[in-house]
Amino acid sequence: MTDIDSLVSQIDPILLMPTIVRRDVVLVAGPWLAGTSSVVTALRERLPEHTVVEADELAAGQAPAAVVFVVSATAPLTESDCALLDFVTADTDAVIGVVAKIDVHRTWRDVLDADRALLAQRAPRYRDMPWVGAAAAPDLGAPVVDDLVTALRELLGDETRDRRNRLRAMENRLLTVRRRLELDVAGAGRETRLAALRAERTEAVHRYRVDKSQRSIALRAQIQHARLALTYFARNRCASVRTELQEDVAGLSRRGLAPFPDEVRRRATEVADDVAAGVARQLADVGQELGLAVDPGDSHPAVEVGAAPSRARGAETRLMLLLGGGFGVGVALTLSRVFADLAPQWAVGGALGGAAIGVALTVWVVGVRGLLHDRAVLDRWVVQVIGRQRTAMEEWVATRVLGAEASLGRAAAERDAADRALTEDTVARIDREIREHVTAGARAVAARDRQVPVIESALVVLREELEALNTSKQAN
Ligand SMILES: Nc1nc2c(ncn2[C@@H]2O[C@H](COP(=O)(O)OP(=O)(O)OP(=O)(O)O)[C@@H](O)[C@H]2O)c(=O)[nH]1
Ligand SMILES: [Mg+2]
Repeated sequence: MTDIDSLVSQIDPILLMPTIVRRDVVLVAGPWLAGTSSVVTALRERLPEHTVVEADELAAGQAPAAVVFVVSATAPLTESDCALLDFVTADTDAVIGVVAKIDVHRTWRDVLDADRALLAQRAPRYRDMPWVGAAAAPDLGAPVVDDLVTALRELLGDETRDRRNRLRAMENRLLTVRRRLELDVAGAGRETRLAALRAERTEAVHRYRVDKSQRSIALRAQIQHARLALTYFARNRCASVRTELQEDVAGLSRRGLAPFPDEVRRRATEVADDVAAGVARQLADVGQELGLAVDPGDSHPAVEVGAAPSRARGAETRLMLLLGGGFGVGVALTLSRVFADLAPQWAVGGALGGAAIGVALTVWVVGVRGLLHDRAVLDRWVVQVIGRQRTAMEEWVATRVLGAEASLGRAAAERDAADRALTEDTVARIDREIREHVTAGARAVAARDRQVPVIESALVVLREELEALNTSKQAN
């Protein structure tokens, strides 16, 4: 086992996969329109004992025994030409440079020198690369490929070629492995991904906190607003119905007195229903706004409208009768006196008429006074009833809003818990991924630190041997 083999055997075999397959062919390659196909044709003719192929005839993973790199004599190599040369000779040390179409380009030697100098600068391995001029398909005359054929024969006959090719292929594998190890350490955007993950983690935690406090502020504000609005609504509704009822009382006829309490009861129930509906609507809106379910609640504001005060009014009636009677007697006397003075012949009739009018007036005055009194009593009663109703409504609204606040608070707490669980899941996933990246990074660093020194030593030994082989070939 040589030094190189023993060094290479220390490298993880997985890393060295895949290996190339060496084919006993000559690969002719070159940039676009350099004259490659013409060189292939000429070589096939001149070297029938060898297989000459173009790049597309070699499968991936196959390497030729020798490479003929054809470039045009028009101008020196460009960067992309050099990259192509690096690529086709990656696993093959035996390479010949050909400046083609020398029949039409008089300055081909300058171009050849320029190409040689350029490549010697690019990599030490190209320093000793043989260069020839050729005209494989000249405009006039026979192909000029003798130098190329000689150089190629010599290259193919060189007994160090196999070993050099193998060493070159090995060098390429080692360089590829080293590049891959370095890339693994850099981790194809690992740092960017880690930064993104850390930002995502911060954002998830921050969003959860902000969302939670915003929701709790929104809940408090909405409930506060609902409490105020509904209290005002109940209060205003009671005030307006009281005013309406008072207006109704003011216009009540005697016949309307009896059914009036029922009307009050009906209106009070109506107000209670309105307030209940308003509360349900407003709380449902709050729930919708907050995205939470509100307990609909099955209570209904109580309506307590007692019996109207009785119309018994003993002392007052007696007083009214007295006053009304006095007024009637006064009118009767006045009238009878007027008749007695102005028309004594009608004095008796006048007195009787006056008495009748007096009685009628008495009845009317007493009646009207009674009605006014009843209205006043009802008016006071309405004020009391609606006042009680208002207090009851306000209490009911307060209780209802309090209940809703509690149920919304519970729903919000449940949602917060669900959100927290989600956030924790997200954070745990992010943490897991961060850990995986960090571990992968550490593993990659460890692998590089373990393998790269071995690779470096193998490369040094390998290059020394290649150098020695090339020197001995030159010497021959
Ligand atoms: N004067 C002259 N013309 C040449 C010579 N070799 C090739 N040509 C011409 O150069 C052109 C390209 O030649 P090819 O051999 O097809 O070159 P290629 O590199 O295979 O071209 P692509 O496969 O198309 O990239 C053709 O028109 C050839 O006639 C040469 O030695 N002398
Ligand atoms: Mg071609």
